[in-house]
Amino acid sequence: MCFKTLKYSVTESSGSVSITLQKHCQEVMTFLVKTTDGSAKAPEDYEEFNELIEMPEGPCEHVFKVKVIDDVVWEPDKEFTIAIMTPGGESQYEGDDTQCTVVILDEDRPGSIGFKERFIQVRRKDEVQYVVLERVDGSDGNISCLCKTTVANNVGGQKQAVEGSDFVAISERIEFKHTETIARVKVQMPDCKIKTDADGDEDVVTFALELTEPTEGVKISKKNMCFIDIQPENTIAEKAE
Ligand SMILES: [Ca+2]
Ligand SMILES: [Ca+2]
Repeated sequence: MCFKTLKYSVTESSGSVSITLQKHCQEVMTFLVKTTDGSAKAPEDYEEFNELIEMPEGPCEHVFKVKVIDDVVWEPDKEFTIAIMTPGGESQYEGDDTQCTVVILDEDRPGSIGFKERFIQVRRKDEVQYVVLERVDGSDGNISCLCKTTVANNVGGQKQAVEGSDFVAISERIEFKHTETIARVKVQMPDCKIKTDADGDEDVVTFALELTEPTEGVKISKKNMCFIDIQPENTIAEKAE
């Protein structure tokens, strides 16, 4: 006996893979067919198969199915093997074609995370601002990334906001549950102290939020930074009112 094909590929969502055994000899034969974990593990990735199979007289084929498990988690493609063993499972039958490999192809798309807007203007007196994160190109599985405040990469010309007074530093993991595409980050600007330059004008100060450390399989989009300008207490528009 042997496997008709030595390598099978199956997508995770197919539910099962059909394996074909061939027998070339005349006599009736009984043997054990058994799966063995590789990078794919039973029962998380597939259902263990461990059955005695009897093939009737004469050359013939036998088809059986091994179930594969569908989940929503991104993972690398994984594989396991199936072997034709002696009925008691003591040893594998001789030959290159008495073992086959099944590759389970992952098709989950966790997507990529970025800020909805790369530049935001807030008013100091608002004290709290919610910044929106978007998940695009897929929403499979529970995922997260780290969101933290930074003043290191401010856009030119703007004064840096001061951590602790102009804004509260954060470094927190933002989670998206399976199918969720929107998340919000809370930013606090506790200090209402007005900053003035030599002209007596109030300055705009800037800080940024940055996304890093996505969970496995997730990408951070090009919108990985959000620059936040803290506008003076009284903007020109407001003065005109
Ligand atoms: Ca899946
Ligand atoms: Ca998966």
